[in-house]
Amino acid sequence: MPARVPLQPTTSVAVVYSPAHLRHAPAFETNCGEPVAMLELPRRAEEIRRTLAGDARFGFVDPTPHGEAPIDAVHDPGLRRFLERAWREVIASEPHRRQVVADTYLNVRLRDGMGIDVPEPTNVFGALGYWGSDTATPIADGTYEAAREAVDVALTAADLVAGGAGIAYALCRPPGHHAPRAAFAGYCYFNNAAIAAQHLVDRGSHRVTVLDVDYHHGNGTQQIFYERPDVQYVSLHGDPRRAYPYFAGFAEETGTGRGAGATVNLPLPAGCDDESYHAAMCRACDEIARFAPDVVIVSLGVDTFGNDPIGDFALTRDSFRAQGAMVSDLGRPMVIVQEGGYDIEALGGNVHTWLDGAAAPRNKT
Ligand code: Q9C
Ligand code: ZN
Repeated sequence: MPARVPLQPTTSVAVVYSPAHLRHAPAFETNCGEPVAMLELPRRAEEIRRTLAGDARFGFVDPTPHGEAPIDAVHDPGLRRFLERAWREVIASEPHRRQVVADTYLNVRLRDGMGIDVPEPTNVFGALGYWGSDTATPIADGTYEAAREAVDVALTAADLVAGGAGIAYALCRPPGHHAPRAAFAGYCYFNNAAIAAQHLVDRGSHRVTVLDVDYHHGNGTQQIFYERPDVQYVSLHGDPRRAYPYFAGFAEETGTGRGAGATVNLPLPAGCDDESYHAAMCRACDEIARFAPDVVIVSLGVDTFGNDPIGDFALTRDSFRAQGAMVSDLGRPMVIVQEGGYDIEALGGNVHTWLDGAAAPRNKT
């Protein structure tokens, strides 16, 4: 094991934040056909910002623009071009609209035996179902701008760590881990954590781990790195047999080709408590220690909290401190990227507690 990253009591944790996320504010999503108020709200990021701002150890940093290249290194450039034009074209034909979601998706089974390689529809409503994959991820005014800025937030945090910081926190909104190479999904448009991981590889990291502790499996991140031996993906999540994203996150999925063994899925049962989660975290950390990454990116979702409106785990706030401490004890630099967490009242405190656990000095024997 290399020497652990020294974090002194005076350590300040850089928080990369931008108000651009406020522009992304769709009013509702569809949950199994039922319109419901959007859970992924601007207030989420504002609650986290407000809580961290109340602790002098957290210092706020603006993101620096990184342009399109780091996005195109991970995503199909067609996805970015679609997201860039979609809202403009929707209101050009339907000016009264406040948000839009596809009504027809390119389900692979529609084309059984005919090949799925259909051209991208030029009609924007058709293209929504070509690039989109669920009804929880609307596009509205400002969605693209917010999603672009969230990428720069993650990249700026990655740069701080590449430059020698032991820890940096990217207050990303919208989140990213459900977005695979060529689709948007699950409140996510660009995969902030994956783009940061690739950026660190491009900046010279030999091995990068993405540890995903969001309640939901990060199907997008897994897909992007599934064949990669240099980027490990380790996830603890609600078992996809009952939880979104339903079609990925099974324990049997362990990577393919040169990436065989570099994907580790730990699906967990409903009601998962602090003790069972801790046991799974021990396994996750063993796998990470064996991989020996230069840097760990954490996809931090606190929708594992007992009171979260969409998760079904039973974790307490104390368990978030323990999670942060366990990751810190791996002794690698950490880029923490915000993903989910929907109990608005508890969200700021839960994230603060996680980061406090990660940054607090500990005596190791
Ligand atoms: N009936 C993140 O936490 N809808 N995304 C779930 C459950 C999508 C969650 C519906 C949940 C996406 C980043
Ligand atoms: Zn989640």
